[in-house]
Amino acid sequence: MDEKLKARIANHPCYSEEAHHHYARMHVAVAPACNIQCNYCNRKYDCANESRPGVVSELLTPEEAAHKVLVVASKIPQMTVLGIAGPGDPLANPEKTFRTFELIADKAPDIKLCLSTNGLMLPEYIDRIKQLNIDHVTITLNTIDPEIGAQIYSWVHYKRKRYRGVEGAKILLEKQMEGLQALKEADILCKVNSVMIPGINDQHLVEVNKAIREKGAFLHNIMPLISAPEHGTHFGLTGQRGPTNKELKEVQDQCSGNMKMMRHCRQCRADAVGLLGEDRSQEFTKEKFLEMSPEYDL
Ligand code: CLF
Ligand code: SF4
Repeated sequence: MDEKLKARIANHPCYSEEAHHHYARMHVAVAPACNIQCNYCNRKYDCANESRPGVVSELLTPEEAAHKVLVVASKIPQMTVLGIAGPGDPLANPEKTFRTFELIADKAPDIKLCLSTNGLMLPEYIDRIKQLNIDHVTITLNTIDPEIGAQIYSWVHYKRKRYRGVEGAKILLEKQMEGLQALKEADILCKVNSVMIPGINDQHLVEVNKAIREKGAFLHNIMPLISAPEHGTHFGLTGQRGPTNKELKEVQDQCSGNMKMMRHCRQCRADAVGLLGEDRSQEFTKEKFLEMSPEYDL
């Protein structure tokens, strides 16, 4: 890896395994809506793309979110990255998401901005992402085959129309690939998350890995499906199981010769605060952070 690239990931706890021992990230939950329906999602809870499914995050306005970031930055100096990852899809809530990033770029310019999305609207907003210097973008991309996609996504809402089955999956997959290409052209570091769903995409993830590598993704994070029935997701209710640790590791190993694999993901909440694996979100609930430093009120 060249020195410039090393410097770009040096204090990002997700992009660098080494950094996650020393640097913290926080998420702000400003994005409630979503434009697709994944069969592993229950809308009442966080987006399972990149925030722990089955927990409810406290929604904030962009101004409240910026206030929270300033408070946390003053209390946790190792906090280097601000991510927006839900609880729905950040790019299905573009005004809220970009307003939040703008406020933070203005008030705390040293904090790196990070975005996680299902990718459907990525080509549409790539210019805005560039303008805001968002240097790290994650796409959750579970398949490159629309037939498999139809088993993972029940519908896709694109340009005021709802598409189901293979037709919907085709649109999503196309936009994800276009988005990957656009990120590469803009020299923005891209991580791909894939949710491993046994019997549906587990055998196919090596192919996904190959395709994203060719498109220039920097890092691949294969995450296990979490499908506890009490979360009320389609997969949970139909008895779809998640992979065992051994199955997950086997697929990660099969891909690892080809590109960098992320193996330290903790499937964070959409309002996570702290080092990966350390959950300090309850120290900074809305009730608490609004009280803490009223001078940050925007
Ligand atoms: Fe957050 Fe995601 Fe940015 Fe990291 S999390 S938006 S890239 S700052 Fe990290 Fe958490 Fe895993 Fe995500 S451990 S769920 S990979
Ligand atoms: Fe749920 Fe996220 Fe999928 Fe939207 S993208 S349906 S919020 S898991």
